[in-house]
Amino acid sequence: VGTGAVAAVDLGATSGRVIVGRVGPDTLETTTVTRFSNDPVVAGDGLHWNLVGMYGSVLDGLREAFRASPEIASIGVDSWAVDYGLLRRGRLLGEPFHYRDERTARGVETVHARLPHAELFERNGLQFLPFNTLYQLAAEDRELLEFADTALLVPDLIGYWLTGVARAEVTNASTTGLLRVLQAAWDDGLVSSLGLPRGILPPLIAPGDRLGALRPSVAAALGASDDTPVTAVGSHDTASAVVAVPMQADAAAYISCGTWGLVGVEVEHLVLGRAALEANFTNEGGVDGRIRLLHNVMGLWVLSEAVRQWERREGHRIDLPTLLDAAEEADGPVFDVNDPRFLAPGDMTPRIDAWCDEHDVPRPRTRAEYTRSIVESLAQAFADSVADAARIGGVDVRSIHIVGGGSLNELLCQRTADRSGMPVLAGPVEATALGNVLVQARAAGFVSGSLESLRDLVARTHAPRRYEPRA
Ligand code: LRH
Repeated sequence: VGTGAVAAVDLGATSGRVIVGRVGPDTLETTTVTRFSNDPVVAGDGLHWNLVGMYGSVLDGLREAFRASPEIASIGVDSWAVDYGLLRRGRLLGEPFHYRDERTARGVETVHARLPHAELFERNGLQFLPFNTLYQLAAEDRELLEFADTALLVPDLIGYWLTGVARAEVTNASTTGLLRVLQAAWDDGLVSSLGLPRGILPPLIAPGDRLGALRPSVAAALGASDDTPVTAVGSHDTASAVVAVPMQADAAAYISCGTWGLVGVEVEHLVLGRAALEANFTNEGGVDGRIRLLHNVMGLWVLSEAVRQWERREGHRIDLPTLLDAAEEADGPVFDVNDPRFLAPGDMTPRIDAWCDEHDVPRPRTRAEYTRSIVESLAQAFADSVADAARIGGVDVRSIHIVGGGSLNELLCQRTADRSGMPVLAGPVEATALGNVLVQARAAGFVSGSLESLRDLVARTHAPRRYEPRA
């Protein structure tokens, strides 16, 4: 056990980054080498990710990382969940669809005509979200699906491009809806009853396993040594984030808050009963076989999409801190942020107005009021889901950890504390990258031990900021 360096590739729905992490028994430091925007494009048949472009940015970032830190011992990749690319003989058959593309509605109809959500939940343990991979595959062009020989989730696709090895990392595979949760194996029966080709699903791999060495051409292009491995991490970004929550899992809830607010608890066993089904909770696979019992709350998406529309109308950028300061002085009604009308890209304010009209709630009037309204509604949804998670998971939750970009939003953290009546511990902001780094560092032998000791290292090096609930 000594100090060493690893590189983390972390792709989010709005931006990606390459980070170098330095880890030892008392050390956990990160340096962001590059950050690039992720700009989905409506092209032809729908909303797509520009994944090839993003891979180019990943390579640029890694090259930079190896130039600055030639000792990097491993690379790990995580991203948002559920989306995939189809390949045939190694060639990508078109840019992957964005999960916010509206085609998924078709897939939901097809799948639920065969298997209602309650039956799916018994097998895959997942919250109903219209974009879970199984619905996307059911909406896929049949001929294309038959023509493909492999489907790879986004981080697995990047890993494949880097190494030539096609695998499905299990935490992210758990978000597809096609894993038999009790066995953490592909559910062959489900796959065939949905008429999906089983052959396109690659073998599973677990966080900490070695995916493979860099392809020689990639190693040469990066200035890395030939035997540099890509190590599987919690490749679902939320799984990596939960690794780096400096919490005591038997007494705390977490909120991984970025585009989404993933609100839940970590448990040792699956929770598949009625209460979880009715609260629409999910059992996602965590690192070290833990279960992330959580609920997807709409997240900062609603605010960032509202701001994007205002910026478009005005033709200039809006400063978020200034807007949040104004919101602090304003009032704003609580609406249901989880209403599906807020899922698709586009103008949020008319949707908020419509929700308020339908529920006899006065509409917000100014941008400051809309902003306040979104923050209050998120804080309320967070508090509600924390209470659900505690009840359903049987965890005596006494504090709430907020990690990710949302941990920098002081109004949101304070109002979550106020509305839940519990202290909020905010940070680290880069929890996802830290979780990615830690799992690699443990595999490389720079640190050892359970998730508890990894979290203890996070707590010692990244002390969270505390918000007390106010009356
Ligand atoms: C967050 C996230 C979330 C998924 C969604 C598609 O980035 O991975 O956990 O539900 O994206």
